[in-house]
Formats: sequence, structure tokens, C-alpha cells
Amino acid sequence: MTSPENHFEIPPNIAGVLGHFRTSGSLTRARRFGSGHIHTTWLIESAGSGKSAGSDESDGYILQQFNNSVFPLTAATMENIRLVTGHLRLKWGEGSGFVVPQLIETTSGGLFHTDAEGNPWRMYRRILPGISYDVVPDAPLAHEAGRIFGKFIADLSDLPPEQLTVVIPGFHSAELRYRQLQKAIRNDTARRRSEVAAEISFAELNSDVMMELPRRQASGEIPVRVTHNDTKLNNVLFDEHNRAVSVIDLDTVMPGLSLYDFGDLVRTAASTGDEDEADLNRIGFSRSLYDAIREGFLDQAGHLLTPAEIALLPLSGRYMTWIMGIRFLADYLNGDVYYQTHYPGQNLRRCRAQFRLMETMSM
Ligand code: ADP
Ligand code: GN1
Ligand code: MG
Repeated sequence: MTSPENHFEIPPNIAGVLGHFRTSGSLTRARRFGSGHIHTTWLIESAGSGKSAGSDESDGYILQQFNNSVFPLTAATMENIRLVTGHLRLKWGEGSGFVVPQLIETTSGGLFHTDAEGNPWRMYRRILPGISYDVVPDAPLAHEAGRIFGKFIADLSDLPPEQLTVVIPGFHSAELRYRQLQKAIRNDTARRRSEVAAEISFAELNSDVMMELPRRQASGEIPVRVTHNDTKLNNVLFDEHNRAVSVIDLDTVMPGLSLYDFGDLVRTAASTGDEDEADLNRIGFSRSLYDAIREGFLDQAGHLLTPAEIALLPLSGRYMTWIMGIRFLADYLNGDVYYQTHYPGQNLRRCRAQFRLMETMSM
């Protein structure tokens, strides 16, 4: 289970930022939260921010310093989220058992606040209990995760993809990611190339097979849909009975392929190890977890998917695992400039774990 309470600290600028949002109740505490690799996330605890007026329930908020190096189209990214959450809210209402992340407006009615240094901030209502997992504990939980991401695609299938801005072009393009890796190898900015000869070979060896998916997309066999595009397991929130109740981290929701969503969930929820597991013997693909994810996903989205999409589900797990492996490798070569890292060599460990997982995959 993800331990959200990383460490306690209140930077001086947080209080100032909070004043720009329409919060209720008194805000009592701020602490770093979650295990995302992109934004800097704070849990803001409050007394009396419960939904009913006068309630002294303490449910709090999630405040994020938004990473606008990764998402330079900040306003368009937030607008995509507004559109998607508005659409989902029509279907995931009270009593549905599902919770749509709710943005908190700024005092001027905007979706984000820009501080004096030019950093964007945004805020959500905290979803409780909001349990997330980095590694899947059992098959029923993998099934739940498959179901909610299948439901996500199905419930957004009547939102035309062209209404969303492509906020990161080529986000899951094998061609683009491979070119970026080759550039990182050529530049060797951090002078680490000689350390990673084996990983570079592995990436190259698998590149041809991976181009199958873009080829099939280019031939028009796979439809473009509104997809989440960052469906790792810890972007699902569970309740205390391990029911999947919400999908978070909506920044990358844009036109994409169902196979990206299925594949990234397979990468993170059919693996027996952590994304950065150092002991490669602890990493393995679990066929029973894969089957559970597939069953849950198809239970909700099966009626939508074309025969080509269904036939490519097994490849999608390898595809997304390869994509993430080469992205971690490129970031390692570039000197760890994209993903947040918590110790030296973490990106290399992440890359090795992805490649090990690929070697153990049999679907
Ligand atoms: P990143 O893009 O950095 O991964 P996320 O949006 O996924 O950022 O948020 C990081 C973590 O914060 C999540 O993994 C989750 O634990 C927590 N979190 C985010 N939004 C909420 C929310 N609305 N309610 C409860 N927890 C949340
Ligand atoms: C990032 O935001 P987070 O930590 O959920 C990344 C994903 C990767 C993931 C790997 C915008 O996701 O694409 O799959 O790390 N998000 C972005 O753990 O690059
Ligand atoms: Mg996340």
C-alpha cells in the first residue's frame, strides 16, 4: 500500500497559495503526500470542510504544484480535466459507488492559481479514504482496477475525442519515444552511456516488435478514443473494502488508444514487484493477475472494443512496459530531469525492472 505520509513540513509559500482557493473550514495542516512522479502533492487537512454546511468532518484537500515543464499547456490541461470530470459526473452520481475528482476553483473562478514565481497550483477535494497501491495485493483488486479503467473508457465513449486538447503530443508513440532514447544515447549528457550498454541493446532488440501497434493504428484498424493514458495502479483510489471508487491523475486524458490504458495497467498490476524493484528475481509477470485485469476491463469496455483491439490486448502490456522502460532509460541518460527521483540510480532501476518484467511476460 502506498504510504501517503512521506514527511511533515509546511513551506512558507503554502499558506499564501491556499488563500487563492475557495476552500471551506479552517485549514489546519499541510504535508507532502502520495508517490506520483510528476507533480508536488500536498495533503491539506481541515476542520469543517465536509460537504454538509456546518459539518465538522475533516476531509481536506489535495493541493498540487503543477509541473508545467511536463505539461506546458497548463490552461488546456485543466480545461480537459474540467470537461472530462463534468462528463463523468453525469454518470457517476450519488449512489453510483464511484467518485469523480472534484476541482476546487480559485477565488477568481479559475481552475488554477499562478504564484509570483510563475508556478501553477491546483486543488482537488480529497477523496476518502483514498487508498492507493503501488503493488497489487491480490487478483480481486487487479480485477477492480481493470473494471474501473474499462468503465472510464466506456463512460467517456460519448465524448468526442476532438473536444480534448492533445496536451503532450506523441505521449505513447513508440517512434517518438525511441527517437528520444536515441537522442539521449547520442548526447550522453550525464555521461552514463557506458553503464547501460545492456539496457540499450534490450531496447533496440525489441523495437521492431513494438512498431506493430503504431502500424496497426496508422492503417486505421484501431480507433482513437478518449483515454486516460496514465493508468498505473496507484492512479486508482480504493475504499476500505478494496472496491475501486475513483480514477485520479487526469492530466493526460486525451485522444488515445484503449490499448495504452489496458497495457499500462498490465505493466503495473500484473507485476509482482515494485516499479523500481532492485532485486530482479522479485519481479515477475503474473498470469492470474493479468487474467483478472482483462476480465474486469472487458466486463466494462468489452462491448465497445473492436476485434483488432481485443486481439492486441496481450501486445499492449509489452508495448507499454517497453515504452516506460525506454523513457526511464532516456531520463537516466539525460541526468534525471523528467521524473522525480528519490535516490541516485532510481531511473535505471525503474528501467531494469520494466525490462525484466517484459522478459517474464507470457500472454
Ligand atoms: P502525479 O501526477 O504526480 O502522480 P497525482 O495526481 O497522481 O500526481 O497525485 C499524487 C497522489 O496524491 C496520488 O497517487 C494519490 O495518492 C493522491 N491524490 C491525488 N488526488 C487525490 C484526491 N482527490 N483524493 C485523495 N488522494 C489524492
Ligand atoms: C508518470 O504522474 P504519474 O507518476 O502517475 C508519467 C507516466 C508514467 C509513470 C511511470 C505525465 O505518471 O507516463 O507511466 O510516471 N506521467 C507523465 O510511473 O509523464
Ligand atoms: Mg499519479
